[in-house]
Amino acid sequence: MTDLSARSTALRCGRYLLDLSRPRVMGIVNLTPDSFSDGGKHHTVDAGVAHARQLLAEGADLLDLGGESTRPGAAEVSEADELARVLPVIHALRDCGVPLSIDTAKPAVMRAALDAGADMINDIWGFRQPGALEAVAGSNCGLCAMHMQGEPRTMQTAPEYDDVVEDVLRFLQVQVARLEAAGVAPGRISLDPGFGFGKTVPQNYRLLRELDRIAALGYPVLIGVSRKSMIGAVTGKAVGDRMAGSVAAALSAVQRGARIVRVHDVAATVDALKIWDTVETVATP
Ligand code: 9MG
Repeated sequence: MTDLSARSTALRCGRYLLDLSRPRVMGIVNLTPDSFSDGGKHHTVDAGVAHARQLLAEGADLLDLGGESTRPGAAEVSEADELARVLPVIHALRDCGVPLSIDTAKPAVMRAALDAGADMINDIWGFRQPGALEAVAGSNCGLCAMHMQGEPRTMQTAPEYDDVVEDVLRFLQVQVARLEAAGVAPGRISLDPGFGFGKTVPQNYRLLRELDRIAALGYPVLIGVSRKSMIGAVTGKAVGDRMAGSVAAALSAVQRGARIVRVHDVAATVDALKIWDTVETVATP
């Protein structure tokens, strides 16, 4: 019988085997001029690299570089523009000592990013775009397959599910089957329920409450709740004031089995996880 718990204690990410015996922090590096939470100030290459280095200094275990905004209603970006934003940053950070993940759904960007030295592909479309599976199957990169209902432009219009947890579970199982049938080793796959991607606030919180059911699939669970509207809906805070709410939601996710948390506020999340880890695992007399 397959030992499911063993499968989620590490993730093969290209050059790295990411140890997941403790939860890890993925720092978000937005390389888009219209980034929803930083007003676009990190969109130039130099600013993006400087921001990435700051997140590394704060303790990020891996970085997620994105050249196309995925916020609801965001405009699409051409392949050429996305490559122009992402490739120079991969080149500058290639030897930074942690895995570099690229947030993209475009097969050509996936291939170019992997050729340039990226270690992981984070695809909000779950590798469903034509050519995406083929772009990653033959490499050794880590993968994050995320659930999204609809597409970023319209996904928040009227999300509908029979049962949000069952539907997301079924979707993720189908993506795992597709990836493995294409030759992707199970140890390269992480799964993400896609908070905020075609989900109402109550649907997001039900998914968070029952995240252990997704973790029970046996693959590392990666989550992103940082500064999202589900945090603002409960705290009443504007995007720039959602750090405490985001950290609390990340801890709730980790408590329910998440192993990688994708965040803007790396330093605060690292501290919170140190405390969580000490409470949970460090033996005291
Ligand atoms: C790119 N991106 C924005 N939000 C995200 C989330 O929740 N998960 C993943 N994997 N990627 C995200």
